[in-house]
Amino acid sequence: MSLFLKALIVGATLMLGGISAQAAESDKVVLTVSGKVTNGEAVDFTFAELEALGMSAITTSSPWETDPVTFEGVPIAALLLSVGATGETAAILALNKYRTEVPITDFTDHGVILASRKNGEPMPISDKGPLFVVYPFDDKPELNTEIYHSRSAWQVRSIIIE
Ligand SMILES: Nc1nc2c(c(=O)[nH]1)N[C@H]1C(S)=C(S)[C@@H](COP(=O)(O)O)O[C@H]1N2
Ligand SMILES: [Mo]
Repeated sequence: MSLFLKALIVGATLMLGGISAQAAESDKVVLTVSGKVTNGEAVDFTFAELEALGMSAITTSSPWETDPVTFEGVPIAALLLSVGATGETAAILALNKYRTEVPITDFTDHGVILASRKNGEPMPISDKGPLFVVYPFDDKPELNTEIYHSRSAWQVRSIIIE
């Protein structure tokens, strides 16, 4: 085989590897919502599917960001509507096994979002991504308490409606 042909094959292989790595990334399930949802069937979302539900923005400071930043994500109330959630409580589980229970009324009362972007960019796991429960702390200073801080789960992976 000529050196040129070998180089061509190596090049094509690397390119295909790159493409399938990209496909794997976009096919990846980032969120599962289960429990009391339509027909009791768990619903998986890729990053793109989640964002396609429609994004809202919250600009706020927080215990984790001294200067205000803009978070964007799906309002959790809209997310729960899309899966036909009917329960009282959302158990939110994070990649690091953190678990918190949030009354579903919080989502409609306070416009809480499941942030997937910070200042326009997706958030890496090392910066509380890919999904972060964000309350509007600056707009509603009464939320600045330990109870709402504890409901602000980051690295969210799944939500169980109970
Ligand atoms: N994924 C994840 N989210 C989390 C936590 C956690 O350990 N893991 N701790 C929660 C609690 S109990 C509080 S009070 C705040 C604490 O944030 P801090 O540890 O940065 O003070 O984040 C909340 N969100
Ligand atoms: Mo806490």
